[in-house]
Amino acid sequence: MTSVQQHHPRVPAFDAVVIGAGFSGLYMLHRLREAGFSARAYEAGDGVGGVWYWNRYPGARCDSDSIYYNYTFSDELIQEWTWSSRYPEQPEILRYLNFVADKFDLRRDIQFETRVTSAHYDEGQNRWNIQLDDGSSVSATYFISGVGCLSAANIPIFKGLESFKGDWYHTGHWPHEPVDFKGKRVGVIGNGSSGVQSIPVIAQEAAHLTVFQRTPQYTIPARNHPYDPDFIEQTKKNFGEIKQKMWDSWGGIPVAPSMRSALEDTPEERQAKYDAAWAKGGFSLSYSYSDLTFNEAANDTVAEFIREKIRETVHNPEVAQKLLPRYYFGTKRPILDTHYFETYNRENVTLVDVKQTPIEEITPNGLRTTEAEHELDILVFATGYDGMTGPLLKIDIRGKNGVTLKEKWEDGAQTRTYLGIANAGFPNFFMITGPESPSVLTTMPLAIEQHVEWIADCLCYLRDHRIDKIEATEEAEETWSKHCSEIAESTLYTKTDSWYTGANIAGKPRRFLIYLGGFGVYRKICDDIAAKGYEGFSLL
Ligand code: N01
Repeated sequence: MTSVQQHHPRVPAFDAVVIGAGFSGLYMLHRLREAGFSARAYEAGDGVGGVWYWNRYPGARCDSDSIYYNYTFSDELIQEWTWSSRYPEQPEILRYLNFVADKFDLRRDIQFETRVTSAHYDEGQNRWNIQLDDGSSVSATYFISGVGCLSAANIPIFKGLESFKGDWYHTGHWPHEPVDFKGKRVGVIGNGSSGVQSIPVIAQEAAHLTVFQRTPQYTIPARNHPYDPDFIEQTKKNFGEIKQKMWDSWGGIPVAPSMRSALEDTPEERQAKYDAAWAKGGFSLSYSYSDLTFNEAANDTVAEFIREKIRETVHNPEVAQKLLPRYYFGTKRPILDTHYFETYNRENVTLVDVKQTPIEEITPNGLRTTEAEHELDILVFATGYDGMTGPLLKIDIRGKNGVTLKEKWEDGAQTRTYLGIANAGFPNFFMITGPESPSVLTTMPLAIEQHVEWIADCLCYLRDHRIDKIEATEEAEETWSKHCSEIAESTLYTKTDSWYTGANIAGKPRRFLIYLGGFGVYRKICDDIAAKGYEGFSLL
């Protein structure tokens, strides 16, 4: 029995408590158990899957090649699971995560339909006291967040939403039963990845679809296709080699980055390269040259290439004009689509530019802009997320001296972490893919695996060396944060309003919270820090 159980006999005590049962929580739980720690994961949904549990909107699918969008830690798992296509739909990804949960018998240590509402560090006991929304509490030596980067939905405050007589949904909280759009007048607000994936599918079913667009986006054809069985066989056979390339890569995909500037090629050479990438689909266009996210002139070559594709695809020149993006390509998350721009050639689709004619209010019968009232039966919010910090700040997390994470990160302060894993002032608290790690700019499952393995190894080290407490130092945190900002400021990423910079959330401090030095480099930094006895942490 632990000291906590002696003091509070009815409070269950674990070595580690994990929030979430998505890609992060599932693997964390597995590693903790393998290493002999007692662990419990808490999950708000009634099943595993995380974002893939919640994002059931029409057209939801993966935008990384699925052969790389899975766990790599178990060769047995690689051999046993076969993806149907390059970019499978949400139900298949959810099936995969259920398969993993079954294979490793994870469910017995997950409490579903339970939200962690607060986690307070008790300095005297050196334990985390964790409150759950069913009124109960638990305690743990280690508190580990697997809440993900994009799980706090952003539903902008529009006057009159409560008066709307139709049904409305956010893409990230889609019902389990399919929504019937047949014969309905549907409005979609937002055209990021979620909007771009759902708009073509909804348009096929709805009587009429009105898209309310604030910022036109670059999107690239996904060119999804079923996988050739020979390709799958070769991939499985050579996965060890592929995995090594993924681990050494910039973003988790085993492709060698281009070393050539877009400005070194002639316009004809560039056109040929961009055409080939466009035909191939996926993110190959982003990898065409080395300087697309650094150099404005280089960026403009690819931006103009996509604008031309939009002009060619969309028949009505006025509509095409409204769809032309003007920000630096790649500085918002690039989007992959299936017939997105073609959808605007449909008779039942209208595009409304809400920058020109802003939304004034939602009315009982629809939505009114400064120009017109649009009658709607269903309204879809594809309005995104309070990214990176949002999911963590929804929980009342308090470290030493009762300081909240919100106070540390947002209230007059600056978001700072050490490696995106730890925080000064919050001992024994770990974040999987936290702010200032490569996270969302890496294939997520790979970024997650690297963090989970680093954290699990760290906990074993603490146990082996009889260390009770690990905490990032202020100096290490400051150096890391400065390093992250310096890299970001040398790119074009920080010049665009996006969820990357927090600019999509009113009042959120603007910071670019993703490490841009590349996954391979980051992994070596983390390994090096561990090899030096957890340099930058105080161990007590
Ligand atoms: O959200 P977004 P998302 N009035 O923030 C608009 C991942 N993901 O859910 O650009 C009017 O990108 C907003 O307009 P603007 C992926 O990493 C992956 O689509 O801010 N419009 C924008 O158009 C992705 O990047 C997949 O001017 C408003 C849209 O809503 C991330 O999740 C699938 C508004 C929000 O776009 C987020 O994508 C889905 C307002 N008040 C998501 N507020 C995969 O394929 C916001 N908007 C794996």
